[in-house]
Amino acid sequence: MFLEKYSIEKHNEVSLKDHQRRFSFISSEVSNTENILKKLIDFQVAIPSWALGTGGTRFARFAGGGEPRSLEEKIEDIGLLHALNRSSGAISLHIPWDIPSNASHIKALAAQNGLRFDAMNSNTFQDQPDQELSYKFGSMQHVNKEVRKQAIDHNIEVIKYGIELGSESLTVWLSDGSCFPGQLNFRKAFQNTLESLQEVYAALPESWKMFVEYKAFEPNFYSTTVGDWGQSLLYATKLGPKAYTLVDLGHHLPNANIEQIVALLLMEQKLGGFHFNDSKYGDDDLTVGSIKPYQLFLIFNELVEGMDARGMNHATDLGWMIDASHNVKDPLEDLLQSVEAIMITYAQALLVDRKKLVAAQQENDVVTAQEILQQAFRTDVRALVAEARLRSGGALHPLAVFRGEKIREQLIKARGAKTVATGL
Ligand code: RM4
Ligand code: MN
Ligand code: MN
Repeated sequence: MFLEKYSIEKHNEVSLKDHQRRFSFISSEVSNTENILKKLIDFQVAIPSWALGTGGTRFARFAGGGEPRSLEEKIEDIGLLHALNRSSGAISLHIPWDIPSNASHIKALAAQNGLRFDAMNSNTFQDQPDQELSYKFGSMQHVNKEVRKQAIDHNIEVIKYGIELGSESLTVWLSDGSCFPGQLNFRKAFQNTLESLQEVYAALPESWKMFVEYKAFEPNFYSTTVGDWGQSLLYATKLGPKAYTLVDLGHHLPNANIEQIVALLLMEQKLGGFHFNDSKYGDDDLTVGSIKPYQLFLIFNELVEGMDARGMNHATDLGWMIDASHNVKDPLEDLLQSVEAIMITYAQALLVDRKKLVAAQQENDVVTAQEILQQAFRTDVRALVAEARLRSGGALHPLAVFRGEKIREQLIKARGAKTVATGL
């Protein structure tokens, strides 16, 4: 046990007075506090199993100490996060990085930690040691039918693992594309990919969703076969009602208007899930909200507006996941920061005065519209988010407890200083 419940209570007691002062101030400022708190308590963000170790770059990987050595230890790490913030109650697995060899044991362990299994992720962007055919020139788009079949079979196998764990969605991110003009025929690549995805789609259980993730570049640098939201939407539409687009914040060309993309996908009922992270240049996978917090707010603003317009349940109707990985931070501390940023931004989006905004838009009152959004964005909602955590048994200050209880030191002691988690 790396963290006892009473340690959280002990820390909370120390900062309770300060918290109450801040909370009563924000409660007096905001009209529907209880409603917002309930939404915050319900909102859960899935932690990716590949973000628990220190990420590398193509130059080097500087592994941190105490990294999880197995899926069991990864679940243990996410359990720690969830105990601290009560908002990380799900895990997203990448196969074959995290194969659950004993599904019922893994499922039980996750349940003990209060976790459920969110989207399963397949991997046809790397060759595995025992793999027969190579993905060097793509997987589902490949000119060779045998390679495509191998990629299809892998995805179907991932679905099977997911069924055993109680997951209900599959995320397909393909690195397929080309690095040089003339390397492939765009139309044939699309057709092959569509046919391959159709076979995977046919293997989805009734209740499942398929998320088609797009990415503009990397590892292919000339064309990507699922390169943007238009292409993803095209696949998802052709596939059928169980297929949706997944938006990863780092997968756009510079300055793309992601909030507008989100609004239109929601309008079409084709937004399925989200990968949160932040970036300055490309798919940097930095901590959520660390670079462009206002953009994140504008995205959440569209999410809340669009989901409410369709009567959707904020907590359960979309797949909320983090997709980040770090070279210089403790991955658990980083994930605490990311979840906190998501909760803060979600709370701010809930504060937007929708009625006034609609009226301002109707009047073409541009100044008032901007004021309404910025009023919400500039409100310090940290005490609201902390109160939601407190009410659900979490820590007022998760990071402070993590450090105060020397959790990383304990993990290093238990697992060793030189452990390397599976992942990129
Ligand atoms: C990709 C993409 C996928 C993730 C891999 C590891 O850039 O974001 O979602 O599974 O990285
Ligand atoms: Mn992603
Ligand atoms: Mn990515």
